Amino acid sequence: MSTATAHDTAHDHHGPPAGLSRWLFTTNHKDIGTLYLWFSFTMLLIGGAMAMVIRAELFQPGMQIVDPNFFNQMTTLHGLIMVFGAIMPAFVGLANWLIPMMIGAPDMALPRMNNWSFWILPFAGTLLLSTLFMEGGGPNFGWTFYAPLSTTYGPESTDFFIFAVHLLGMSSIMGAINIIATILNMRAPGMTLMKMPLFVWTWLITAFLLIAAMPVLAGAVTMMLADRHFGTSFFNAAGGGDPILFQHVFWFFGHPEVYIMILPAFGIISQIVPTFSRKKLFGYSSMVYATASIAFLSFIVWAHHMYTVGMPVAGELFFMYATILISVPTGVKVFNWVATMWRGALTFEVPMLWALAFIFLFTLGGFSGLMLGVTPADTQYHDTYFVVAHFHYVLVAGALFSIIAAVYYWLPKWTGHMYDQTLAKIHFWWSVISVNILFFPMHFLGLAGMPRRIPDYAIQFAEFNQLASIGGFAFGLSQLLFLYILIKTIRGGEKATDKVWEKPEGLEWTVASPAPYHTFATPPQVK
Ligand code: CU1
Repeated sequence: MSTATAHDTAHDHHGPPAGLSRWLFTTNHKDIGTLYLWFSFTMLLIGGAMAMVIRAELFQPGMQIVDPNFFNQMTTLHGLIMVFGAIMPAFVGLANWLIPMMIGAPDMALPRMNNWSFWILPFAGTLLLSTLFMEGGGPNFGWTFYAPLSTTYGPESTDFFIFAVHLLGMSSIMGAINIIATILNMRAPGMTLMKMPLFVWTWLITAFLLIAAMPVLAGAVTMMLADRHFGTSFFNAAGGGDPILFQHVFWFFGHPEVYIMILPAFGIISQIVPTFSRKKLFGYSSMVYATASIAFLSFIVWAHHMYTVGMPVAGELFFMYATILISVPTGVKVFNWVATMWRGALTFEVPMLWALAFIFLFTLGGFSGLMLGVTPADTQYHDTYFVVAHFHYVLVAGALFSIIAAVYYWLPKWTGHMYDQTLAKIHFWWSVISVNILFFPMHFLGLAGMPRRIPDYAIQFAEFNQLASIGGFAFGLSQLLFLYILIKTIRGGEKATDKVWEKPEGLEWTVASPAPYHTFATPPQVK
């Protein structure tokens, strides 16, 4: 795939560096976007392999494949790798590819820092994974690394985990600064804020969330490091500290983090749905305000992860009401997507299929989130598989599906080739069926009382666990098909024309351009 253009090299007499140095020294936003996306896909496969170990062990009650400590390392690293290695870098990769083109900028505002923020990632990721091979094993305290499990009782490799989290945070903050600087300073004349494509808006708001949330995470791991080695007792009750403080600090980062992983997804869906509905996005400005409202609210709901620690009732009520309030702007978004499709000239090509699955399944995850937000109900299923079901619906059928939708949507533009649509449809149906076989039974397991992060379980949970494991293996396998489709598209195949998407039966375009492929412009309108 060649992404260097004549424009990029106009003032370079020697031509652009080739081979490895092209990728190591690149300051080109498209190259960096490609690097981010491949890094993310690699991490998806590694984190996915860990999920396969987890599902293999849980296929039957009793211990068959791994010992409990290794099982805990798998759940911990699966979560960390998917959050910091797969989902977040994929969105930054899409931001790199799309934001400059969407706002008419020649590149990102800070191209050298852009290179640096990417190249930190492979080192941080390798460092994190290398903890598995250290004496005493890797981190085994869950992706939320609660004290005192991670401080007093953490394995020696915890210090390398802390360093890896610091590095990942640096990368994210630099990426966010770059995105804000680009959007605020480099828009083409006439590209006012309220004309920006929704993907740009959602990323602008996400970047502010990153800048506010990541330093809090850095603070949490720094306090951990001090507790472990420098004689402090931030989280140690014996020294006058409080382990509950850790949960407050962690979730003050952690809740905005979940919106960091979903707001760019909202942006992607808001780009794709209008194109395949042949209508303008319904309620553009309400989408912008809803995104900003969600971002604001995301900072005042963190203790809904801690209803069982024994907060004052007034505190529990505050966090319950604030949490449930988020469903209002989120409902605005879902309403607007449906209203965009209403009486549109719909076609169901691959990116639209993923976007529709997103709307259905993310909303389902939103409803179970609403259930979890209700304090007295949450105490019933806190730390059960119901929680696992909930956040996998929003992060896999939500965030990951939006990323896959985006890749299918823009792949012809990136590579110049059309992907194999038959295989892509098989990939979609295979994934959407298996993801529900994988995660839907977990609701029942949780409501029946199966705790999360446990390698063994009581016999009555066996059937639903087997079902989930079968769904899990199928879902994992279908992402290998995705890899095959991607490689096939990059290496060749049908040339992408300017009419990538079908013209619906009997529909006359009412704009001059016959090409709904112009995905950065307003899509053709229905009469
Ligand atoms: Cu939360």
